[in-house]
Amino acid sequence: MSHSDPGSQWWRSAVVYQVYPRSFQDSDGDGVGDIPGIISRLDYLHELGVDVIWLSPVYRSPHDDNGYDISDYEDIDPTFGTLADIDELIAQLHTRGMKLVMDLVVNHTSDEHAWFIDSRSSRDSARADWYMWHDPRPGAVGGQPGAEPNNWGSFFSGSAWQWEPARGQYYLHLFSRKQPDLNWESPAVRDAIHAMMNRWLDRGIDGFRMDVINFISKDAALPDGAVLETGFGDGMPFFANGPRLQEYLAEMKAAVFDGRSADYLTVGEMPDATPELAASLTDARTGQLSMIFQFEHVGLDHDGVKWNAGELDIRDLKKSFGKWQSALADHGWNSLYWNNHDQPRIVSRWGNDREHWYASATALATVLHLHRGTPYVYQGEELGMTNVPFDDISALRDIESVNHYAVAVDMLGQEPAAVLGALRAMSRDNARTPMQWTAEPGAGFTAATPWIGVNPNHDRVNAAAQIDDPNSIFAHYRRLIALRHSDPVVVHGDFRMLLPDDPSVYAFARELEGTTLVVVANLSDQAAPCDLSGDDLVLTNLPEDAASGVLAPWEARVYRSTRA
Ligand code: ISL
Repeated sequence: MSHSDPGSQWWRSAVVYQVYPRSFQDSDGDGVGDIPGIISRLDYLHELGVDVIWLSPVYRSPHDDNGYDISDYEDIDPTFGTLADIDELIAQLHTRGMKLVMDLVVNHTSDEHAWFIDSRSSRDSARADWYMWHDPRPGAVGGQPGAEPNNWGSFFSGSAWQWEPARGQYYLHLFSRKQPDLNWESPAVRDAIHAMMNRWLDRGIDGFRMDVINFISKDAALPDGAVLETGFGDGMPFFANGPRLQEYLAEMKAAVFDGRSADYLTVGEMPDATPELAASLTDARTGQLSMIFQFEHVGLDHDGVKWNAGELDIRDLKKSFGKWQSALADHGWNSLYWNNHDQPRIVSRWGNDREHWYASATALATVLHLHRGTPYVYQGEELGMTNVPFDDISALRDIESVNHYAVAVDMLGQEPAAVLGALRAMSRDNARTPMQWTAEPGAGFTAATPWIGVNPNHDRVNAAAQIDDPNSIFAHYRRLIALRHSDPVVVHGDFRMLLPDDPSVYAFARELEGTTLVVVANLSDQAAPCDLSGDDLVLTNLPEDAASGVLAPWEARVYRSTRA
């Protein structure tokens, strides 16, 4: 089947569930989740109705960035299990009619990868040009502050350059010092990556989520960036969406996917991607990927610095999503997400996890899932898992959070309580605490001490309390997923935004061959008037009161009408 045959594009009607393996289910009592643990929970995921698991990295890794620093792409980290466990996971998923998408982290490797160990050893090594090596600034002494090739900062604090005495050069690391960037200009690097991807597809997986894949082509001139409040330069304009990105992705498609008879899900993680780029990359006739993860909506509550997050104006959200829906309407395809392992929990961020926990979690889910695109559910989102009341920096584990705290408090002199407050709102660790299966001390995740503390609210927010309750958040996610599977208008219908200027009601229509779905949701704590309706109320999150013309706080309704 060719990529351009829409009938073969199974991922259009699928719902993807992201598993963060460290925190999903521990089976061997070491306090860290593992692959046999995931296998033991497949019936739960099947019951929820999701079609695909996207598994965050389980490859061999020193875990400087929880597995996003890979030291061997072809083996499983012993913390998580073995290659035999992965084969078993694939088989068990396929038996249930489900699929597996693996994380592909190829903008960088770990500094403990054999490729980098060779590359750093000398300028004459076999892989000398596999990474981004550069001389010090002209006239500067290598290793001295200010001698770095340019002023770019790392996403995880400090300079993006690390001095390597063995070569008398710096290497680029956009993320941690232990995550050196690969040099995609080298054809040998690209060949090695394609070969590795082919081996994983031959093993039976169903696609890849591609980590920061729009960073792989850098501006060779390495210009300094505008200086940020950290004192370092912003390199984003020079490495995001770079000059050879689309060429590299086209080459990858030809080398890995084109010769195969199945269709695969490929989703590129792309901070700062534009709708125009996404439309081109995901064009069903000529594109290189199934879909991308764009970041515009998750940046709407701050000014570019996530630690300064404030309130979201719903009108901005409508404007942003509306723009992406239009830009990809003809031949493109969107991904739809609120959460992943890098984002705070949506019910705490844009819902109300205090007075309207159930209603806001389900209203936000309803809005997201009924846009045109493929929805992603991040583990625990279907239970309304919330942000975590971190009360001390020692409770956090994430390298981004820990480094940010050190820089902000020790170097910039910011108030520790204020820095901790920003971390409570935005730290990636909000998403990374153990999955809340039960009210027991380890939340049913582990019998040991977990690698990161369990959210204390697991006594109330947990799967055991929800799976058999028809009025639970879990049950609502199940209904949304079932609606997508039963009604083609959800998958294929055109999208039209309604009430763009309403400050609290999010409303839109989906239309397909005489069938119209009207979705209305009050994304606020106050009742809101709303006259929109339709013939049949097919889904709602609160007790039915369809006639009133008023939406209760966080009430969501889905109407369906059919024209004869
Ligand atoms: O979460 C972020 C910082 O606020 C983002 O910049 C994030 O680092 C970016 O979206 C890239 O994320 C991906 O690559 C990183 C890894 O740490 C993230 O977990 C991953 O999703 C490096 O591999």
